[in-house]
Amino acid sequence: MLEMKNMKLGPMLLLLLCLNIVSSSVGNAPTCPADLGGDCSDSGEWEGEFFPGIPKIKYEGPSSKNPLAFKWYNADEEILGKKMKDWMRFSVAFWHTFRGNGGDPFGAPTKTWPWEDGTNSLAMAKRRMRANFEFIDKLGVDRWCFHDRDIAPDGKTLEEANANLDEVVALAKELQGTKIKPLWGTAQLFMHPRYMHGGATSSEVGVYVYAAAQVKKAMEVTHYLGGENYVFWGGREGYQTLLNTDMGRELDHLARFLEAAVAYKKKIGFNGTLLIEPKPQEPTKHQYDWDAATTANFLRKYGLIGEFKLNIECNHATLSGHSCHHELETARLNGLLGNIDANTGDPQIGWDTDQFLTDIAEATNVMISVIRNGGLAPGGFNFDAKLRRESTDVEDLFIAHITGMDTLARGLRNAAKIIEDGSLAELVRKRYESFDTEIGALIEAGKADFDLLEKKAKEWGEPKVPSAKQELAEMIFQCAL
Ligand code: XLS
Ligand code: NI
Ligand code: NI
Repeated sequence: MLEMKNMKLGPMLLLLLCLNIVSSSVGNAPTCPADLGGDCSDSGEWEGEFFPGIPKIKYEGPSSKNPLAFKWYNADEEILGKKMKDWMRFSVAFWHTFRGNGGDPFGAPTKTWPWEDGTNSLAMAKRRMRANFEFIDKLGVDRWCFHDRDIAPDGKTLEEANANLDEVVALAKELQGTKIKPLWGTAQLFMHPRYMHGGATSSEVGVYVYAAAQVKKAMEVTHYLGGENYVFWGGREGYQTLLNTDMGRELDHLARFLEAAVAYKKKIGFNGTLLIEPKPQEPTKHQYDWDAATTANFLRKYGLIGEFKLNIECNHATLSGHSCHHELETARLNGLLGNIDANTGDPQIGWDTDQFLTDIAEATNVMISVIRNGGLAPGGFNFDAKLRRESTDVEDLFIAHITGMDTLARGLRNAAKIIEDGSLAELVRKRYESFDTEIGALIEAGKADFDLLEKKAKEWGEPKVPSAKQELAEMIFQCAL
């Protein structure tokens, strides 16, 4: 196993990192506290590699025992007529991989990445951005996702925050080169205290105004970086109690906000897809974008259905009491499946644990939906997933992503097997074949009224109801894993 180099930072850094959570929006602290002896400078430069000893990750096949190799994900291999990398369109989530520090409500951060200096300065943001692109290059993916406030420090004014963002984005643009781009960007409208009642759904008009300005800027930088989508996740767009909430007015405000985003997208010539990411709760008790069906209804009610798609996150699906497969199918059947935040929850824990997906059966179901959807482009799979608090080696960042990518690759291979074999599709076809009849066709065409149906019921008498063959379906599915 690889050893972490540059591990000079001690408990003092832990404390600073901890404080950094609380003060992450405060801005320009000095970059390299002298007493820590960190390997850093004011310019954000870094000597040598961020991940020394970690090679470019290659495909070695299922028999490989190398933790730093793919066993199932073979980027250029064709499955069902499309390269694996084009089915997947994997993306690294900046906030988890480069801002996640292992802190939780009960404990201090546990991760002391060698390039971090315990501040949220502009110089630190730039150094982190360099680490991000080395990581992406070594992992062999072409995409990344970010919130405005993850990648650059906030400011005392909107102008200062925007200037900080511009500086980091300019560097990101340079580091992206021609191959890498954002799968999506988004605005962080949940961390700052001003957003405690929401952004677009805040009871305070000044907050609505500020949120709009922040989204406007985040859309501009996403467009500038060549982003393919733009995400709205409304962590605070909801309520804690209906007693003090005008839900109708808040939902109207949210729709007006999204309408303005659509207009602005057109104004600046951004051709990416706008995505809404449903989540039922956390941090709010009730979030308005509860699940795919609720969000589809909201979009339809406000005439926004053609302007948005959905970003389905598997852990959010289970929080809303659905499987990920259910949410993907609901989105797909409504023509709304745009992107997947690839993660999973824990069956024993009732919150968004954001784990890397390792369940091969779940991945197979996910990929069945993706194949039925004809892929996800211009969306993809964003690893909205983080290391466990107890995983503290730099190489764990790689191992986690490799496992996530391999799991979905295995899912794709299995799903292709199931589709090529055809017996599951045949089981489903047979289950509904009584509708492949004259009367069935009339029903499906909306031409069978109750008089006609009553006549048929009398003619046929008691129907014979066949088995659903669930266990056979499960047997066929298991055989492909
Ligand atoms: C939180 C969400 C968030 C979005 C982006 O639960 O998953 O990370 O993906 O704001
Ligand atoms: Ni997400
Ligand atoms: Ni989430």
